Amino acid sequence: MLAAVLRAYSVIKAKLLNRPLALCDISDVDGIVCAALFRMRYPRGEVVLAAPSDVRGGRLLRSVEWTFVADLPCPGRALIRADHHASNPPCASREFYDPSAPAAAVLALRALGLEGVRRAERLVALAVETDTARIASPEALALNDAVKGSGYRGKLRLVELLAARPLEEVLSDPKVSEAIERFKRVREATERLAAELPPLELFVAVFKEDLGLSYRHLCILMERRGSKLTAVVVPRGAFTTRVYLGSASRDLDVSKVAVRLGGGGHPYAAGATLRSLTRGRAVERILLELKRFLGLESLDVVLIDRRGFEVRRWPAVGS
Ligand SMILES: [Mn+2]
Repeated sequence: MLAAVLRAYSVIKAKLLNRPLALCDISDVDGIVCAALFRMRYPRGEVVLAAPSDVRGGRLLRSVEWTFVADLPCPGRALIRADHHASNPPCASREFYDPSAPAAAVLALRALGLEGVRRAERLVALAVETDTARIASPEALALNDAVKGSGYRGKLRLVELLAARPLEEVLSDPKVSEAIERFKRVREATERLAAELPPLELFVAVFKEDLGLSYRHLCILMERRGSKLTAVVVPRGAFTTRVYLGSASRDLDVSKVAVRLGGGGHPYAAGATLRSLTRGRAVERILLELKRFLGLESLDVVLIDRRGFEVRRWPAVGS
């Protein structure tokens, strides 16, 4: 709710003051780096951060003209767009669109004419590390944790800092360090749970309640433990259900499942947000699409709540 107000404020401010306006993905380092590159190029520019589902459903976001859109589906009118999601069709006057690019930031660097700018290129390298789930450097891990541990305002502040200051200074900023610590605790709790769960070849998990974990990280961890496909279903608010999809196999393009559920993403990492009157209906739809995609009669589903987990066959035998 607060984020929606802050978004509207930024849009109105940019329009009144006639400033360049950018819309970038809120959910990860790639989107935040794209936003920071925009601010390097346009120091007076306004940044709006949003998730793909906000763009698909947001009337405000669809009603304005954007100078720059990054790592997101088309909101309607855009001058420049940098994106690498095969599930997002091109739309802007100037598209920097390449589904084979490892991160949208690689394309944003070109789109904004920042090639050769050292500080910009360094941020892009971190976006590539995080977006391909191959985090190797401590800086990439710290920036990832800083993004995931920050709320809307914290993320805007991070964009600001990344655009203006050297990375070392940004990562040692007291508020940024706090965000890093906050997400580190979430990441560690997720790692403890992942170590207990059965590494099924097709890992399908349904959370009965949101345990405040990093569900994308859970997908990655289960894939590291041997799962070929991961699907993690989590309740979000009263009528909303989120599914995170991951694939460790070239033959399983999970973005196909995500698109059928009204979402999108990459062949190896995708997701969708479903709205429905009852939670059961959303979960059923997700499991049905997965079953169809895999060509199976039934699925083994790991049901998880704060007390523990159990594995159940779906649909239940005999039903
Ligand atoms: Mn990306």
